[in-house]
Amino acid sequence: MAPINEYDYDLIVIGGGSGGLACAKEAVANGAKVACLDFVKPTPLGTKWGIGGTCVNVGCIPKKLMHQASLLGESVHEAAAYGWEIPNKEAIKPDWEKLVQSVQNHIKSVNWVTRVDLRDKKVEYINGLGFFKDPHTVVAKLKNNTERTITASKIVIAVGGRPRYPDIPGALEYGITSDDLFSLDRAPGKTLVVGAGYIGLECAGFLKGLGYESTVMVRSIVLRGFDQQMANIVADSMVERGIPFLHKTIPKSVEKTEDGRLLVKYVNTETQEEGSDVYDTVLWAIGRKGLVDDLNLDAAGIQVKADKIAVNEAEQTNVPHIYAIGDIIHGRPELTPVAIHAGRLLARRLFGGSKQIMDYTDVATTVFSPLEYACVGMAEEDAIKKYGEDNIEVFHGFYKPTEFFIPQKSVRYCYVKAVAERSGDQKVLGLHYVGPVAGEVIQGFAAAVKSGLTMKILLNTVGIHPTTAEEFTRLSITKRSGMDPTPASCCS
Ligand code: FAD
Ligand code: NA7
Repeated sequence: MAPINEYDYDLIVIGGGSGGLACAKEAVANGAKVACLDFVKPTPLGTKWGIGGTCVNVGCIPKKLMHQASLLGESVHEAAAYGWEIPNKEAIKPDWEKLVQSVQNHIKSVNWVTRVDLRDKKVEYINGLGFFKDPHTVVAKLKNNTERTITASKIVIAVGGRPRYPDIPGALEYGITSDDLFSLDRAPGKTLVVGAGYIGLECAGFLKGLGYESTVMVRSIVLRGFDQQMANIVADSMVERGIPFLHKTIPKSVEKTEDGRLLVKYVNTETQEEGSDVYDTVLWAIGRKGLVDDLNLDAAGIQVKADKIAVNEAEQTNVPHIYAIGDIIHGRPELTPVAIHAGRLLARRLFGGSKQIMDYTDVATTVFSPLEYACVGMAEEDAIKKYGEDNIEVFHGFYKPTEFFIPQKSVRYCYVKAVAERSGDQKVLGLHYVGPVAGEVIQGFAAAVKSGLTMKILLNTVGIHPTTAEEFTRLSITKRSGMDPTPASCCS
């Protein structure tokens, strides 16, 4: 298909991450001529990476690999209880440099496959920082300080975000973020993780599992936006594993000590009590900022909302031929599959005649904390707010994973909860699970919830024994009943 009218391309995608790449490839598959720009600015520490965006390079993938490394350390010790003869168990320790090398090798291979895939699929990849010159013209600032100007009929902004730094002395000089952690050239040592969102909890969790002392500093609540009962269970399970939480605390400054470590001064915002401690690494996990600043959005007349881009239900900005997808859009979940799905659907609407819009409801997600948490649908407090306490039934139960018995792992925080309507067949509004392989457990249930799952159907589903996922089919106790939700038996 020839480019529409006088433009160089049918579509320019700014940002070659999860959403941008999916959109670009799908647009080509639907006959469009497409250019995709991607550029990574180095972190204050100088870390940079290749094509593919946050997920592949500094997000989901390295995070999951380090989480796995941490779980394997646990498994080695458990294996001994199962009869594996492990000589000198106490000497088992991680090799950070080797772990980083393995993780980075995998990332490089994904970067390579991504480049080849773009070439095969005939997406023109431009390694340049894009900004608007006018509503149909994008300039790419290339590595060698030259510029390339291109035009398109339609433009998709998929630039994602980057970690924020707090505005305190020493933050930029001495702190790192998730952008640096997965390629850090030295073992992190004793680490302070500032921020109790899911990135903070995940990083603190795998660092501790790898043998590095980690502490979580919490400004207000843990896992804002998630079901708070579940959030507190996750936090408690981390404390049980030896990860302290400094509650209601904010950092004041970071200084370098004479021996090259980091002195962090902080204050409790309730008591005003000041404190300090010395760490080897300070990790800021205080949220992410949308990358709107470099785009020169004014030249295209695009409106910004709290450093994100506001779009309608069709991901269209206030400028009708310009769209935005993924982490850069305001008020949507910041998740890779969300960006990919929205990108593909948008490309099909723009070039394939489709009318299907993205459904952002009931998106399942997992917090890869040491004991994982996954959920789909509503938090209990949100359901109560929307429907009223009298109209909601909450089914819950603690459970004991079979495989935890022999190594005598704590089952204290293994817990499932279903939030449902109270009347009729009791439509399920939210499912919550804390335990092993949480994402694997919830993914299938997410399809069921999207299909209108009711408690009647769930409780009439025969479980797979012995699994932890089957606990959802055994949920007989409601919170309203006041009955004890701890399990009495395993197999009857
Ligand atoms: P990105 O993937 O961020 O891609 C945007 C790209 O555009 C980047 O390469 C950027 O450098 C580039 N760019 C920016 N500005 C310009 C410009 N002006 N010109 C050219 N290029 C530009 N999600 C999950 O679903 N599961 C997880 O387990 C998970 N774990 C995560 C763990 C961490 C530590 C982090 C940080 C994120 C995690 N996420 C996870 C979130 C996930 O990574 C993002 O939701 C996803 O990457 C968003 O995709 P995107 O396409 O919107 O943006
Ligand atoms: P989140 O989920 O936005 O969490 C940020 C956390 O950092 C949260 O606990 C905040 O506390 C805390 N925070 C924010 N600002 C500060 C300052 N200045 N000082 C101390 N603590 C602070 O961000 P994440 O990085 O975990 O994840 C962002 C998204 O990326 C997430 O949705 C993933 O999908 C990928 P608060 O609750 O605001 O008091």
